[in-house]
Amino acid sequence: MLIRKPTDLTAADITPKQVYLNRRRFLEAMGIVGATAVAGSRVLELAAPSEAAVAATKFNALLKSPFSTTEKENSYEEVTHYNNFYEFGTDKTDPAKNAQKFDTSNWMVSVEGEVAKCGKFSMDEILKIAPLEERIYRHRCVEAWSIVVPWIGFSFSHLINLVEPTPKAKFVAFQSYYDHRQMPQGKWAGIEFPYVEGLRLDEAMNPLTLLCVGMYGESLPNQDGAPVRLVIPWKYGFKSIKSLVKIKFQSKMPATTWNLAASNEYGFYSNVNPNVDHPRWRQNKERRLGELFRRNTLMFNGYGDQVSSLYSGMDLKKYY
Ligand SMILES: Nc1nc2c(c(=O)[nH]1)N[C@H]1C(S)=C(S)[C@@H](COP(=O)(O)O)O[C@H]1N2
Ligand SMILES: [Mo]
Repeated sequence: MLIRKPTDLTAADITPKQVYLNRRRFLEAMGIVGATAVAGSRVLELAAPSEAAVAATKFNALLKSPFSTTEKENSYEEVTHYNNFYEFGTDKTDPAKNAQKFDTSNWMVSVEGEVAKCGKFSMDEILKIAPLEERIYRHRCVEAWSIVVPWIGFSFSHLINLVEPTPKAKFVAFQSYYDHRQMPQGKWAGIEFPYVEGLRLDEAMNPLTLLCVGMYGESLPNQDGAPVRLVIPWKYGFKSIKSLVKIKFQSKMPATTWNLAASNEYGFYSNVNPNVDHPRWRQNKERRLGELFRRNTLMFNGYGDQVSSLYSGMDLKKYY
């Protein structure tokens, strides 16, 4: 266990009870009195540790989200066999093949930097931060394909509120797991690992930003970013960082993997924007996996009502 400063909160301090009380305080603050009962009734059928690599955890009693689209979901087969996860290879079919033995047991996520309570969270502790919801999101990749996925998770803002950012925290930096022994294909990917991403604190606080632990009623398959990832539906897919191990609150804008790889092609914000083409291809159309004809790409991937105010006054051609 990493103990950074004597005042830091460690995993041992974040007992289930404390997390529960924190959540309860949060819900009470929001005036959701009955919601604690709903949260408490959530039943997890945890796989035995020895089976964890193969058996998915089923999540029951998921809350429905007002942020879900009513568009037709892609199939589980489509969403788990057409992936970007360069640590496991650059071909869209590589992650499904190469990530099967990825060991995500004993996972820890470190929360660091400008927060009152830094520390390490186990997956059990993460699952207790807030009630789990099903969120059906459109997900739009910069390579002009899109999918509709019933993700499972909760707004990342719940974690932010729990760890209490200091006034110096203006951005959140994210880092993926990387181990070249488990991810030998990463050597040929042409990008630097560990994969890193970032959000402005207000983007991270937006309720659409999902800390995602599952999809289709179950824990995340390895190729989709097990055991915990982000899903940020108004941004290009590469912002939705997989297999998270580190979350750091900081005053400086964080480096991001695709900006480091090609700064002329990828900016920090990377909001879905049909009016700003990628230097090498257009962004005004997309192909939904499983469909023949392309559809028009929407500003902010159709989530403008919830997020456009984050960027008021900003030139989105300059800050792409
Ligand atoms: N660690 C890590 N996270 C990642 C990537 C990656 O290569 N490594 N690829 C990104 C890209 S480009 C996309 S489009 C989405 C794809 O998510 P999906 O495979 O679940 O659809 O994951 C993003 N997160
Ligand atoms: Mo992507």
